[in-house]
Amino acid sequence: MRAWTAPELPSLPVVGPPVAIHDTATGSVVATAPADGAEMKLYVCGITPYDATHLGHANTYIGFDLLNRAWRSAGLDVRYVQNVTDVDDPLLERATKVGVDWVELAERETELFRQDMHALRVLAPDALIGAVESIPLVIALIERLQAAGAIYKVEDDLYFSVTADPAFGEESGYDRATMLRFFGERGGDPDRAGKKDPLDCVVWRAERPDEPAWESPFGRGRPGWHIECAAIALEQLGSTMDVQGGGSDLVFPHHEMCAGHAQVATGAPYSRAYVHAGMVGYDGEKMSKSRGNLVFVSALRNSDIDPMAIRLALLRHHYREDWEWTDDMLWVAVDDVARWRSALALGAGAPAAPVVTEVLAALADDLDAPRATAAVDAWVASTLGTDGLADTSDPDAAATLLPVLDAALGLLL
Ligand code: 5CA
Ligand code: ZN
Repeated sequence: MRAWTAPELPSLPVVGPPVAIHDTATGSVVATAPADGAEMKLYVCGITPYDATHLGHANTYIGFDLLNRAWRSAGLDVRYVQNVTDVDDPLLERATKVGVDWVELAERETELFRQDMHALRVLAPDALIGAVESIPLVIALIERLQAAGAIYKVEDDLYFSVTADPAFGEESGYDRATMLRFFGERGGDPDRAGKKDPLDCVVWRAERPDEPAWESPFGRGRPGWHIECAAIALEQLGSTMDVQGGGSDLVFPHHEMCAGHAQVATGAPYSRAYVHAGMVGYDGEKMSKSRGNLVFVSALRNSDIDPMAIRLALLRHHYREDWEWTDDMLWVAVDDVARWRSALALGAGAPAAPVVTEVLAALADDLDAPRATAAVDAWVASTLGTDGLADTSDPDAAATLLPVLDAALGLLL
């Protein structure tokens, strides 16, 4: 499917440092570098399009946008792939509940998501790929897994045997009790009779009444969730990617299962690092479609909030942090954007070169946007003289800073 229109990336006056990022599998911040001189390969799990785009989604995609930008600042090429889960249980349930055709609902919400991402200046993926258009890839991957002896039937549904992957469990590092709990809470079926292991997940769900279904060598049905991402990632990025990303609610089972499917099929590690963004809450709970406690980017945009203020409000939190959105955060960001703009409008200002160095260093160090934005705050305060005498000793300060704020932080001011 079509991605969104990418904003222009201004070129930087300097090359940023190499990027280090927190990897869930090792629990540590690891260096990233292109394997054999190739481009960096990034896959970020996309939306299930039935209620887009809430601030939790926006926070996750802006987090990975910082990674994409940090790599580009460091002079690297990036291949970025994202999926759209345009057929799955929660989408079908919502469509039935509100009496809309599921295809229409998915198309409408995907389009809204594109517009929100564009407004927030999130760099577009090179490929935005739907589950429905990937069904032939899913079927081919299931056949590879069958050949490897990793697939069995429960009634007419096909299941993946997690024991087929010797590395199963290494992505999340969870013990079995934790795996079983999350599997049950996040779309799995640990209690279904006839499974070899309660953790085995469905890869092909046989046709049910009133559900969409496609022809396959295994009978009519539709793909399971995890196999969708594994099939798209393998097709688009090859056996091993650099970063598999998503929100922390995808650590298990989703990313563990994706890795399992792919590793059994290829024999190679699925990803060099697994990176997870924190959960944004609102009114005391994780912001989620099922709980209905959502703040939508489009609603804020419709009330004339500057998307750059939304972006800055999110950048004030480290991407790995779990935090609660409050309306206050938005008003603070609106004021900050206005103050930053008035300082930048002066042209001259406090010395900009050290700010550029600090912003790029902060972002290369596990995407520390709060540290990067604090450096800009300090420059704005010195330039406006809020902390004493105004420093306008650098005649080109704004011209130096503006492209860096745009390229590295995605803030067009
Ligand atoms: N389609 C699947 C991934 S293949 C999915 O999880 N879709 S989603 O619409 O539920 O979420 C889209 C992305 O936003 C995922 O990376 C998810 O981890 C992230 N996300 C969902 N809710 C929140 C939240 N409250 N805070 C931060 N990120 C969130
Ligand atoms: Zn996914």
